[in-house]
Amino acid sequence: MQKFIAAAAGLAGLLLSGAAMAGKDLDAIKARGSLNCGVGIGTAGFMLADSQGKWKGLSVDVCRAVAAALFGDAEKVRYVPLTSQQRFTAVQSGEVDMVMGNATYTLTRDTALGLDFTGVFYYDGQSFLVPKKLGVKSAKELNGATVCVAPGTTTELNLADYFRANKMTFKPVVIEKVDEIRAAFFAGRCDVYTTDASSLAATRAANVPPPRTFDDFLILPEIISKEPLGPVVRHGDNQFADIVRWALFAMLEAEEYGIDSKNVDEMLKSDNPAIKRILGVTPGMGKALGVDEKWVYNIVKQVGNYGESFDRNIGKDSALKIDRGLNNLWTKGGLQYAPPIR
Ligand SMILES: N[C@@H](CCC(=O)N[C@@H](CS)C(=O)NCC(=O)O)C(=O)O
Repeated sequence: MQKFIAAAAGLAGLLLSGAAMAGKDLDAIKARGSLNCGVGIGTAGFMLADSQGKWKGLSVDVCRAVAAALFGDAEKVRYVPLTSQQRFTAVQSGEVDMVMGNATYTLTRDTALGLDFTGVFYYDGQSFLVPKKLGVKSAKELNGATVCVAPGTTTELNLADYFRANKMTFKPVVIEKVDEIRAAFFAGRCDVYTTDASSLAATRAANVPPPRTFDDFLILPEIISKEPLGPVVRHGDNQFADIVRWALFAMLEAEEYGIDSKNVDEMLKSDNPAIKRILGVTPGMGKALGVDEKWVYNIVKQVGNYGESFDRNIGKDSALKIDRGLNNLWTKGGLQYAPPIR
């Protein structure tokens, strides 16, 4: 009997500490009053600090959306630049609360690394950037090439698989910091730079050292992998993970319902029941998520919907001019599909 009581008390203790653990990260973030968001070193359109040190980009906007949901203020974020090699350790150790650093959602990262991916903010794929004067039109012509690549990435593994599958060899030039990879590539230390196509588009649009220009370089047509890029949190605090997950969904749901940063105040008067729920005019969603009922209003007002962020940072209104493609809403032939806010 005594044994049984002790076991039951032990179990209750475990359950209790489990419950307390579940909110540990969120409690710490709330107590701190700001979100520590890991980003890359600097990639135009996705995550780049301007001359005033203000971080901007599509990835940055997801950090801002989470802060808007948590604090009603998209500015309450401290950005921590991390290399591909550092980013997962930084989230594991608690140095950052989440990572928005072009991290591909894979099984091993989602499980063995003790992390959780909360969605896909950008459907990407790996490609190759070459100088036009290399005279290569297809990745199949890269046999024997020297290839610049970052360590600790899916890129490294895909590269080896692709060359092996096509019976080609390559010489890797492995460099950790993205600005140093770009410098090495532009200095001719490698023939090819391989990473996610989005990052190559950013490099080509923003980093070519003069006198050479955008037109002196080419992104080869082959996309050799799936790179679904997602927000990353530590495994173990489900409520914080939910907030990160739904902050991105809210940006997508707002776009789907035509709610944007310019019309969101008008939309508060809408009698569409879905819009009323999304914007918290009909309360309940905020309470369920553990945030203010105006969480989506704050995201859309301060950050914009997904399409606005895409167009402004990497799409038609940016230097990158990336096509919506797979990142269009499902209603427009793309893959971006948010579960309903209800
Ligand atoms: N999506 C790939 C590659 C991601 C990656 O972080 N690549 C680096 C090196 S090319 C990068 O783009 N960094 C951008 C930055 O630091 O601004 C992965 O998750 O492994």
